[in-house]
Amino acid sequence: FELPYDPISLPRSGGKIHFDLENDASRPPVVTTRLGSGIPVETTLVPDRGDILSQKLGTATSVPLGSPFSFFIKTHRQAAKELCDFFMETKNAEDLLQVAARVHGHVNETLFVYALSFVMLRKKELQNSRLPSIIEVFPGKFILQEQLMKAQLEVNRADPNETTPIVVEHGPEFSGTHLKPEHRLAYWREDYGINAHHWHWHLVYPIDMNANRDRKGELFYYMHQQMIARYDMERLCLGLPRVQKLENWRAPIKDGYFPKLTLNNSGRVWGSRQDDTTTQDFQRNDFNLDFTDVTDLEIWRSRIFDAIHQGFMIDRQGERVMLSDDVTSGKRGIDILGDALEADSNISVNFPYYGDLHNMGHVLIAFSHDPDFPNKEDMGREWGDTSTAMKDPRFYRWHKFVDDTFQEYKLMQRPYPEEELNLSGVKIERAGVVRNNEANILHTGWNTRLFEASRGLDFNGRSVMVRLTHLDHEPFNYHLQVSNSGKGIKDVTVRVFLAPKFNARSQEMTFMEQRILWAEMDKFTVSLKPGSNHVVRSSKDSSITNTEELTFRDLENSNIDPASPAATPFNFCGCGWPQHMLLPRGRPEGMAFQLFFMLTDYAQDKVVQEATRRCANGVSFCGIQDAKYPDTRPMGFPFDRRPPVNLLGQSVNTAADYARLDNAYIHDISIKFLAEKLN
Ligand code: CUO
Repeated sequence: FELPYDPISLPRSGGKIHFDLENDASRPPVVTTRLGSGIPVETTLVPDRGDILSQKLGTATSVPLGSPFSFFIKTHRQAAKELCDFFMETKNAEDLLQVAARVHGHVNETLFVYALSFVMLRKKELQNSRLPSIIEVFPGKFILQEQLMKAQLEVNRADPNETTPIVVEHGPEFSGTHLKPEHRLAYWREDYGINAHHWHWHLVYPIDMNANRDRKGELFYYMHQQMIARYDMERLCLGLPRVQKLENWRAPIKDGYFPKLTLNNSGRVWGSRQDDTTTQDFQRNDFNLDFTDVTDLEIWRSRIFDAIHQGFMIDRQGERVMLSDDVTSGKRGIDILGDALEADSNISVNFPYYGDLHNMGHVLIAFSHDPDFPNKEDMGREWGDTSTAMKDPRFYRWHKFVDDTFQEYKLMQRPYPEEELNLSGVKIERAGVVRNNEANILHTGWNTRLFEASRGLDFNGRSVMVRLTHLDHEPFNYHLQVSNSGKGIKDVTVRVFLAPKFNARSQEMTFMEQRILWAEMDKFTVSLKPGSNHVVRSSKDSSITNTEELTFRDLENSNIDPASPAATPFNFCGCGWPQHMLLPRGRPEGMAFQLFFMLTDYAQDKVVQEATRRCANGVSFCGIQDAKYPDTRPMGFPFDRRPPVNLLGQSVNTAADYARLDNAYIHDISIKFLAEKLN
């Protein structure tokens, strides 16, 4: 994973080894590398099995070295599949290391890291290894070219014997200035944790890879819906209107984007996009991809909307596939729709008919600055690559359209009736949050984090660190006072959501206006004893977040031996919302938010399966590796559907009307942005 653009090197010793894959005799006997764990591995390359590369790599070599790799491009997905299949054939970790070392330098660098990460997540014997932070593997995808150049110049000027690391700053202005309103959100869009989560999510839920992930289509909908909800919350904090869906694909789009990022330190840059660029037909021949017109997208959209409104899709045999979230067996409608819209050509009920709408939307926009290649410009960085897509304001406008399509479907579903929302015998008497002995006022502010850029890019062997500024908050606890009037223990699922109380016009929101703003904060199970129960839960245990403390980098610097049992419980796979972005920023004077709590019957929610701990961080957004999604309810319950007309004999106009149920509770809090560095 280190220095992906360079020939395989001997870390720390400085020497370089070049593999000549066509000429076995030139291969050196020993390679020292590290496999995500931070532990140097020594191995002797066994004599070649003749063969491997040219035939076995298949189309994996079709993506040129040093060029962008994009999972949204079908031919790139094919290349990834072939490389992953090839890596998966290896017998064990040692064998994988051997094969990977030979492949390195012969396939596109991002593709290589993608495939190696993919295989490490799937091979049982590698489950205790740790994927390195994507920012340290590819610093060029996160840090402005100018800053990397500055570091390089400093290295060139410095005394060669100097060893103290060079530190470059990134943020808080990021890639633009605050002259444009959209740039005020750059700290959020360009956050390293959010972008790393998105990269890992697509790694865990790949399309066209036959990965066989439970409820993949539904989670594609839910995870992206939640990202849009959180983006909207952040916009409201800054006094910006909610994001508008990108619906008219023939009109110029206001916001341009200038990423200022390089592909590697060779200086090759990513495409940028002027304000008011219009999406155009994709007619490039450099990707071996069928030309796709804006009209194609429009036809696919129209067919998908037909399916939503008719309640069924048509499969390739011309048979109806019903779309409903009320199913007792088989897939929910949202799952079928998600697979067809994203689209996964292996799972879509009818790929030729419903097309490749979401992926090709990414592609058409990524190439809108050079759609037919006369200028030989690379793709727009932000769009092509899942590790950086979320930096571009247009990402949210596209995904708002995608989400709106899913919401169109969700609004066709019957509302949950009272008996599905209710849980008799338990009552939330009180609920709220406490931070530092203070109730119901949460604090956000700035924090910084160091990354070692010189792990991914070579600065003549000198250590270069990047100090990133990011939003953060002071940790807090949820407190719930719950009574159980039953005679025995009652296991319940506690669902916690957060949403702003007022809309952009400072009015209290209706149920429907607030419905898609509710951001999941946590979901956990508790056993309620008969009588009164006091439940305390830390914000650090959130069901959506990843554990950030022990990235491989920190582990190495800490005193924990990476091979010790103390390190293994933190086996995670990179997916999960960053803990530091759990809360929206709020405002300096405090901003009104609402917490919504609901208890549901764990006996009905639970999924019976063998206990598994593989990649079990951020479960609500990421599921569990090799296991079923651990909640039987539709994702987003209870806000994924419109409300019933009446609840407990009264009409439902706001979320507070749900809180009339004993098992639900709504509570006002304030989030205060301190605009300073937190301790
Ligand atoms: Cu994650 Cu479009 O699916 O970026």
